Amino acid sequence: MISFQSKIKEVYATPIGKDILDKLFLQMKLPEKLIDNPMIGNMKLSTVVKLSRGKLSEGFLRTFLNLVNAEKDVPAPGTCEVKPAWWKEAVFYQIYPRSFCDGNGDGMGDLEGVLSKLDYLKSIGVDAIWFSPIYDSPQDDNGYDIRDYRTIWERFGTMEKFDELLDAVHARGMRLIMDLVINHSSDEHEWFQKALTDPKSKYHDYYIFRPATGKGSDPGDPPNNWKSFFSGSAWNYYPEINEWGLHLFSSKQMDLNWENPELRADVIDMIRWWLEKGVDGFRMDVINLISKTDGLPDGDEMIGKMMGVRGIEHYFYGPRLHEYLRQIRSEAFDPYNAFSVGEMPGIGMESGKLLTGDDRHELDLFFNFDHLETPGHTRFDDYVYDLNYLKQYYIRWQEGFGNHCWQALFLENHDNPRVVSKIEPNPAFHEKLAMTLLTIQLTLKGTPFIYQGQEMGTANYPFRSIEEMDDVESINLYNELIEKHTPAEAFRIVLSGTRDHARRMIDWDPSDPGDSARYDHVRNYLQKLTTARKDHKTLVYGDILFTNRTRKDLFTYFRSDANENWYIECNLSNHDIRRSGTDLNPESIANCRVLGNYGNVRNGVLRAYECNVYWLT
Ligand code: ISL
Repeated sequence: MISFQSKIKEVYATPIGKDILDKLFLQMKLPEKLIDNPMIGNMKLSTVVKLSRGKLSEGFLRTFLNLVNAEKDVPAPGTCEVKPAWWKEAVFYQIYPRSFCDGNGDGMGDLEGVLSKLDYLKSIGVDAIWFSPIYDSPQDDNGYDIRDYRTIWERFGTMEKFDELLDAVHARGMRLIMDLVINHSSDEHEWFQKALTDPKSKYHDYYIFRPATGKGSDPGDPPNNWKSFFSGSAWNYYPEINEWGLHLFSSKQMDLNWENPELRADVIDMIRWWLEKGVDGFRMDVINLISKTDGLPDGDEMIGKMMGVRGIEHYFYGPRLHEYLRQIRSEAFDPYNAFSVGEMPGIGMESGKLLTGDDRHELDLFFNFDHLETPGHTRFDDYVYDLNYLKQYYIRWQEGFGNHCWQALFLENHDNPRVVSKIEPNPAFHEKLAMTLLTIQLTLKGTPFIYQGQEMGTANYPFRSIEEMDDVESINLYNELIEKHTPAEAFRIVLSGTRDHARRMIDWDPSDPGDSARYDHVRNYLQKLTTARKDHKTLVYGDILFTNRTRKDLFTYFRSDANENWYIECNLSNHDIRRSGTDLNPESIANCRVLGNYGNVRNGVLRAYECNVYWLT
C-alpha cells in the first residue's frame, strides 16, 4: 500500500504511480532519470506536499493514492518472444467515411465511394481498413453519436451495400474493423428515449442519471463538477424527469451505465451481431472511460488543469475497467477471434501493458496520444512540433513496452490536424517529410495505422472563418473562447487544433500540378514501403536497436533477426545534417539501399527530411 509516508521511488515502482509520475515529469520537462537521484527518490510524499507550498492539495494526493492503490496487478516482464499475429503484420488504413470518397455525387463520402477505392487501397499495400462510425446517427459528432447500432446511416448507404462492401474487402484478402462507440450513445437512441419517457423502465438504468436537488423549476447545481471534453458541464438537465444525465462528450452523447449487467449484455449482443456478419474486429472509442468511480465524486482542479478536463481521474482508469474489457473479450471477441484496438486517452505505458498484454485477455492494441503534442503544448496551441520529441518518445516505448505488448503506430487520425502542417510551416518540404514519417511508421516495431490522405502528404486546410468549420468540438470551443477573447483570437486558437483539418473531403484528382505530383510521389513511396514490410518479416518482428540516441535531428536504428539486418536513417530537420563518424558510411552500403526519398544517397550528408532504408544482409 502506498501512503503519505511512502517514498517517491516506492510510488514509481507501482504501474500507475510510474505512469502518473512520468506524465508529470514530461509536462514539467524534467528528465525521468530524476527518480534515480536519492534526494528525490527517497523523498516522502508528505514532504512533497509540504514543499509544494499549497500547490499540491491533500485532495490531489488522496486521489493519486487511490488510483495507485486500486491497481493490484503488475505487468509481466516483457522479455518473452513476440507471438505472431495477422494484426501485427498488417498495415491499417483509417477511413473517415463522410470525407473519403463520394460515390453518389451528393458531395459527401459514402459506402459506394469506398467500394470504388478498394483496389486502390489494395494497391498501396493496405491490409485492413478501420471505418469510423457508419451507423445511423443524428451526426451531432459525425457519427460518434449512435442512434441505432444495427443500421447504416442512410446518407452512407444501406446494410446491403455494407454486406457487399465487406465481401469485396474480404475478396481482396483485406480485413475490415468497425468503430465501436459504447461509452455513450446518442440521446436519440431508443434506450435513451425510453429512459426519458418511462423513467421506471429498465432503460433508465442504461444511462447515468442523478436527481436534481433544486426547488421548483430550478434544478440546482449539477451532481458534480465534471466538465465535458467538448466544453461546459458534463451534465444535462431533463425537466421531464427532474434529473441530470451525464455526458462526457457533446450534450447529445449520453454516457452508458456500464455498472448495469443488462446494458452490458445488450452491448455484447450487438457486438456479436456484427461479428456474426464477418467483420474482423473493432476500434473501440474512448473505451478506457467506461467505468466511473462509485459515487461520481468531484474532480480535482489541479488534475483537471493538467489533463485538460475536470473529473478525468474518476474515469480514465476506472475501478471496473479490466473486468468489463475481459467480459467483452470472452463473451464477444474470443468466440470470433476478433481483433481489438482501444482508443485510450490518458493511459500510459504501464497501465497500457495491463490493458493490452497478450497474457491479460483484454485488448490487443491501444492508441496512446502522448506523442501528438510536445510537452507543455495542447492541440490548440499554435506552435511548431519538434520531431526530436517524437524520436525520444519512440525510443522510450519501443524499448520499454516489452514483447507481451505491441505498439499501435499512428501520427494522424480524424481528431487531429495534419501532421506535416504541425511539423513544417513550409509546404515545399511536405512531400519529403510525409515520406519520412511514413518510413518511421512502417519500420518501427508495431502496427502502422495510416489516416486517409496521409498517403498523399495532405496538409491542413486554410479555413478563413468559423462558419467554414463543422465540428462540434471546434464550435463549442469557439463559443466558449469568445467570452474572453476577440472573435479573431478565438478563431486563431480553434484553427490551430480543429479536427476539421483532417475531415476535409479528399481531393482524388487535384487540378494543381504541384499537388498532383506530391500525391503520386508519396503514394508510390508508400507502396514500396508496404511491399518491403510484407516481403521482409524482419521489419515487423525483428529486434530494434537505436543508434545516435542523443544526436539532434538524426534518427537511426537497425531492425534485425537471425536472417536479416536493416538500417534506417532519417533527417528530422529541414536542413542538411552531417552523418557522424560512427554512422554507417552510405558509400559502402549505397547498393544496399532499398528505399529513400531522394534519388541517390550523398556521402556524409543527409538533406532536408531525407530518409533511407538499407537492407544490409
Ligand atoms: O482526450 C483527448 C486527448 O487526450 C481527446 O482527443 C479524445 O481522445 C477524443 O476526444 C476522443 O475521441 C473519440 O471520441 C469522441 C469523438 O468525438 C472522437 O471523434 C473520437 O475519436 C467521442 O465519441
